Amino acid sequence: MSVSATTRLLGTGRTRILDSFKRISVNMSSSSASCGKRLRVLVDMDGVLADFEGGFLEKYRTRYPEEPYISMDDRRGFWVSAQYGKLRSDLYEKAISIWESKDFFIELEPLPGGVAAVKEMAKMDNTDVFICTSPIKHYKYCPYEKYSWVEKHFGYDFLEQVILTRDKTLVSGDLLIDDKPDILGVESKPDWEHILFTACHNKHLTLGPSQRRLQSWSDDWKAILDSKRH
Ligand code: DGP
Ligand code: MG
Repeated sequence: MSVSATTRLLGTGRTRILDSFKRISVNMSSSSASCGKRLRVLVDMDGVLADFEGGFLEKYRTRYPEEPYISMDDRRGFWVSAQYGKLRSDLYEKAISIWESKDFFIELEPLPGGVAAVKEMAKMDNTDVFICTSPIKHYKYCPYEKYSWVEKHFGYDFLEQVILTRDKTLVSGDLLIDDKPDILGVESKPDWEHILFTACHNKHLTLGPSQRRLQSWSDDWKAILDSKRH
């Protein structure tokens, strides 16, 4: 066999060995996840890490000082615009105009203890943490500013942990900590257990017997994680 033919053959072999190695690595990582050793926690952003409701109210009152508003105490229901629309129909659009504006998402204040808790969680043994957040459909600023917010509060490397999706039922995990009471999507039986993070709009809701809440980041989030470890 000629030298060049041997080199070609070795080249092909090398590629095959590398491919097999990659396949083995992928299989190893997926099998270690499926045998339940690592805990995967999905943490929502708006209303859990970032103060969407506080940021909204402040900017709404600044932009529309003459208009009626809904205090945090009186907030009911997840959709802010729906409640404003019930107050007066034209307030529906005015509410939406606030979070569709430039700098709305990047300027949201962190909710107390959230950033520190997620950083601590991310350092725990056998624990993977992802920020799982639904961008609004008016995409001009929101997705960019969500990434920017994570970089600002968690650092550049944490961008690796960001999942932007309009359908959280498609994402697999053990836990989803989220302030939205009903998290629906194409998957009728998501993998995760939904832990309802208490927010002004959901604090009056009575949960079913199997549902759990996290009242705030001062609440015992470590116990909730431990309850899911095998
Ligand atoms: P998440 O926290 O990932 O469930 O994201 C929900 C997003 O929806 C968040 O950016 C807040 C936003 N939101 C709250 N109220 C309304 C509303 O009435 N209309 C729309 N379009 N978005 C809203
Ligand atoms: Mg939320």
